[in-house]
Amino acid sequence: MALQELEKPYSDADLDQRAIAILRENEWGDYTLPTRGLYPYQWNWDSMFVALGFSEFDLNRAWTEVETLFEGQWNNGMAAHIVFRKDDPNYFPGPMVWGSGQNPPTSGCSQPPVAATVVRDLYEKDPENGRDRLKALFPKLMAWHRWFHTKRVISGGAAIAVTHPWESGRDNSPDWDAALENVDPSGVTPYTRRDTGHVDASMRPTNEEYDRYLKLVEYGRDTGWDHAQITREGPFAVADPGVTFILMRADRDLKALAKAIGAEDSAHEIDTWLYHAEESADFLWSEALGAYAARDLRTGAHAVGVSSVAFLSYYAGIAVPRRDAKLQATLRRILDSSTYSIPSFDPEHPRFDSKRYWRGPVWAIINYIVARGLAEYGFEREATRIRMDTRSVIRESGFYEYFDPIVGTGAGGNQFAWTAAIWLAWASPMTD
Ligand code: 9WN
Repeated sequence: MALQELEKPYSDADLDQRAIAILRENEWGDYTLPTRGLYPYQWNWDSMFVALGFSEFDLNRAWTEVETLFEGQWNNGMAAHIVFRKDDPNYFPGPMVWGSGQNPPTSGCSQPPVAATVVRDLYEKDPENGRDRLKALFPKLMAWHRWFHTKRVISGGAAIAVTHPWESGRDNSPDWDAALENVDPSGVTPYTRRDTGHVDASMRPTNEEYDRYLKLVEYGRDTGWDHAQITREGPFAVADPGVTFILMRADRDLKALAKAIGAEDSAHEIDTWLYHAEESADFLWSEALGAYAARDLRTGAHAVGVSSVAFLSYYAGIAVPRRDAKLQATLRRILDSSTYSIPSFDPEHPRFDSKRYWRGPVWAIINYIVARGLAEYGFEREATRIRMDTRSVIRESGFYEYFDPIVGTGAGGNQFAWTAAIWLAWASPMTD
């Protein structure tokens, strides 16, 4: 039975059952759609969180989800942010606009690299049966991480750049506002948005933002998707605490996997990446904000406010005693300024918008990774608060793409795969 037909708040048993059904309903053969209609292809980090969800009841299917994502890996190592495989008029921009020249067709940028962390989780659930699959995936994960560490850093820098807001997975975050304003949208090829046909426009990025998103795609395509050039000279390059910290964590997990399969040379190569970890955290730290924050690589300027990914430093394995008290105070202030944590952007900042996508709403996947890091460093109270808030908002509203942090209503797409996955893997009382 659809959740909508049941009385609120939904019961945990109904939610457990519906979450499994949502993953099954969104399956498209060997990969899973984020949700039908709005997102009709395979998305990179969506699939990895979905794999985590599947691993609660079908570990074999979880591995398959990861394997299909890497069918879209480029020869230069990049695992693309979307793998298209077909052309669906419901989504714009599709494979023709990206013009990746890949088979299967993909987009031309990447997305936050949660894969190695998820693969470690899958492997540790059943090392004996996972060993061969890990061995096959391992060189692909290495190649992708190497791509980030070579193609998405500006010489000498250690923080990872995103060259398109879509690469961050946090499309319209205020973190990109200033850098995006410097992208000249004139001459962009006329197009029709499809997203606002599925979801209310007030919950999505604006047309001005979309013009610039498209202009950046056209720029990348015109370079023949030369990723080093795009990072070095392109119209948009911002060091992202989200991707930087997620990659740092994934590097550590990849190193553990290297050791598990006896790949000593790879473990040494990963050490050379991790050697710069604290330096990148230093680069992102803003004393004025009391948090880690995005930094425009063209101007050096920090973002104007605090995003939820600021608190991923613990997940990344970074704790700097001289900053901790300040970062914790910022976290507590932000947790106290909303009913449901964690708002994707500071509710006390003028750019906060409780309904508009990455400018305020709560995202279950971010809650999960932030809380995981906090718990690992002993910040149990904060980690539990975030987990219980995730549980409550799903009980109140179901499996939406994201949620209003003040009133808890669901927004964006519904029957959303990664929200169902996070429920199964972490938020449901079944996981207590
Ligand atoms: C562009 C699929 C994706 C997520 C992103 C989220 C949104 C796409 C869009 O949906 O982005 O990649 O068209 O809005 O921002 O994090 O992976 O769920």
